[in-house]
Amino acid sequence: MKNTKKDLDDAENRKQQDLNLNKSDGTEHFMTTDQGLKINDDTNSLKAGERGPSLLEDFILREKITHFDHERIPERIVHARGSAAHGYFQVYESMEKYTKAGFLQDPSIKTPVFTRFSTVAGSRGSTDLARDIRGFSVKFYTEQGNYDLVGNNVPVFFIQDAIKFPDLIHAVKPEPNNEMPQAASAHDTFWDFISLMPETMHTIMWVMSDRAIPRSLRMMEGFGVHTFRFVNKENESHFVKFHWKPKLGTHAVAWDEAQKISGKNSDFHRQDLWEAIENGQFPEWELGVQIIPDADEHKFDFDLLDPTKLVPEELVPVTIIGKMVLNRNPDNFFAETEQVAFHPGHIVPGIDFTNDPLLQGRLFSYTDTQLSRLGSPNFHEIPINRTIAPMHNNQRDGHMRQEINVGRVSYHPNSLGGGCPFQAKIEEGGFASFNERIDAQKVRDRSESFSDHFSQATLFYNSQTQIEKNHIINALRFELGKLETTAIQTRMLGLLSQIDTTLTDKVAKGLGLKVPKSPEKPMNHGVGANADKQKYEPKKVPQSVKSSDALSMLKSKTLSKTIASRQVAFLCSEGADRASINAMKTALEKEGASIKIIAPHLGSIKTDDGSEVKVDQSFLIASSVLFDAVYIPGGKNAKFMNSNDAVIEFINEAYKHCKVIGADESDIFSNTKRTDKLDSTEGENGIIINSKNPDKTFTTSFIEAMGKHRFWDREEEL
Ligand code: HDE
Repeated sequence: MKNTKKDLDDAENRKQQDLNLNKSDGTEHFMTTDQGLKINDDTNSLKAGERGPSLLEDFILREKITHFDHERIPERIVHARGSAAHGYFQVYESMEKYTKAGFLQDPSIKTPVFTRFSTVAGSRGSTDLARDIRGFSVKFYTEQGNYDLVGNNVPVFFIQDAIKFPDLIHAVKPEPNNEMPQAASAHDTFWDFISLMPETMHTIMWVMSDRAIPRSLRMMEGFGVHTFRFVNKENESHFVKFHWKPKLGTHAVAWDEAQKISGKNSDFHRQDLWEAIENGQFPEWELGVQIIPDADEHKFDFDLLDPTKLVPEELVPVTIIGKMVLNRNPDNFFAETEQVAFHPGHIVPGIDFTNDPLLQGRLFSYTDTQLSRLGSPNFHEIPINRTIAPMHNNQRDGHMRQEINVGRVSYHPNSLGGGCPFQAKIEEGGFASFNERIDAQKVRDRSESFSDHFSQATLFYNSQTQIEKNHIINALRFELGKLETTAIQTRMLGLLSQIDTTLTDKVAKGLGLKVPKSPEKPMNHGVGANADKQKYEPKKVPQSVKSSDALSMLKSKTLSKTIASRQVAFLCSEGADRASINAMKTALEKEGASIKIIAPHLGSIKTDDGSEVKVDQSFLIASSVLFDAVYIPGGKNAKFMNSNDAVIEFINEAYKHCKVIGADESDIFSNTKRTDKLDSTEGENGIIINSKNPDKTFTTSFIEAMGKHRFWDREEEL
């Protein structure tokens, strides 16, 4: 039999080979019970007479219904909504100078990975387009065991100590009395908590920015958040921060658009990831590291152990060390995406933790949560979680144990089993924690070096373009505007005034409130009852970096110009210009974009030269918010296009969301709003008219405009 591409992938991917052992395919097989008995009738239960009661004896019915009754498991307590894919990671050059991690040594080796993206607050069936942080978890199936990099698409976190995590999550989840709102932070309990915890302010700035509404899971950065350690063969340690940089650039949608996508297609991100992989447009990220010598630990204006701080790239540049390619969709959502169990404590020799108190708490939580979610300490045996490294120990038994451990010995030391399994020396790959010196008193306390809650929030805000600042202001107006309690809104204005006064004034204006003259001191309410309040008062430390381009999506280098895999709607009706359709289609597909023909009805339409064009979606199904750009070919369809409500709405929305609009003729816009903006012949506002461009450059101008992604200048000044 000829190998398919998937078979070839599997042949070189050890994890795929491993998963193949558990795959089951009913094609050309009889239907059986779980016990292997061939089933003769799967349609009728066993009854006492045709119209009589069902019989308890019907073991086929009982087995089927019982299994169905128990199909559900608890969803993740956070990050319940997720989508995942398989792929591989490859390092560009050996990192042996810094780390002995096996998968970071040899550029010829592809390490299998399984990567899951998620929203945080919503439940499993919630919308992909919630304003939220996105989880970015990568499981590397290395030859030394599984390594999990369980990060987010934002480089900082709300809180500094794991002990506040249950409070944060209780506050953001739907309110407990009425379970509202779903997958949204715009409600009183979230902002009540936030307004009493100044340490959240830096992350709040990120979450109010467009980072929280990505265009695609393939177009977001990822961050390890905590400072970790690299440890080399000589046992030298360097601090390290992890970054994932997407090849397609970091892009967002507009907030109005996000809300509409949630209604039109709440699986928007999931579908986008799935289709890109099915179409062979494999998403790719580069792994970057910021490496800091141990000796420099105290050289910064913040504490490296504080997860509410990032290391500006101006102080420590990001070195790109490898790439991750996702090239295979899961076969089964439940078996893989749902059952995968990530844990920041799954590490390999060469990588180690720091004393970041948030990370330390996570090291406990992730195994603990799997015990209730997956139901047994044997969750490591589930195929997607199983390591490809040899695995032997004296752990035994428990619910659903798969492994059949042979022999009488399940303890160490032993003589009856020849001392096996052996402990490994460090030279043999045995893991030893980095021997950091700790000399301290036991305290329930926090370091004063964690007290600057505002400087990096200001750094983030100051690093944004005016457009991005406007989006943050509007996001705050939206979120705080939904609150029922004015005192919380006012308290938030007090905290925002510590970040930037113009920001605060504009948010206050939107809320119809006055900025408090002498705001309540930004006291950290989340401190112990006996705490020295003075010590916990937020402090501002002068910062050496005042603005950082890497923090802005529009300024940073990650704003890629490629249009590969972008979606373009061709609005057509009977009589559309066939030659134009073909020219634009060919040009866009050459750049890797996808096009969809949208018309009044499904089937096909007749174009101006009498030929038929297949319709992909009707106006009933399609919507501007599901596309990146829109093109309206000329021909004999102008009358319909000018007067059809669906077309007018499509163009108006594309305009509102700052997308590229291209048309052969400008009279197509005679009934759309804002026609005044259509004067441009150069396309500088993203509206490109063929008849006003020399023919040759029309498709080029359209593609170049799409490469700019959005024309935010169209938005109104705040
Ligand atoms: Fe998590 N987090 N987390 N988290 N987290 C979970 O583990 C937790 C934190 C992150 O795709 C849970 O298996 C605590 C930071 C991701 O399956 C749970 C604290 C970061 C995912 C848990 C944090 C993350 C989780 C829920 C504060 C970014 C999804 C289900 C100390 C660096 C993983 C599960 C996936 C999931 C606990 C904070 C990222 C309950 C206690 C900071 C991407 O164990």
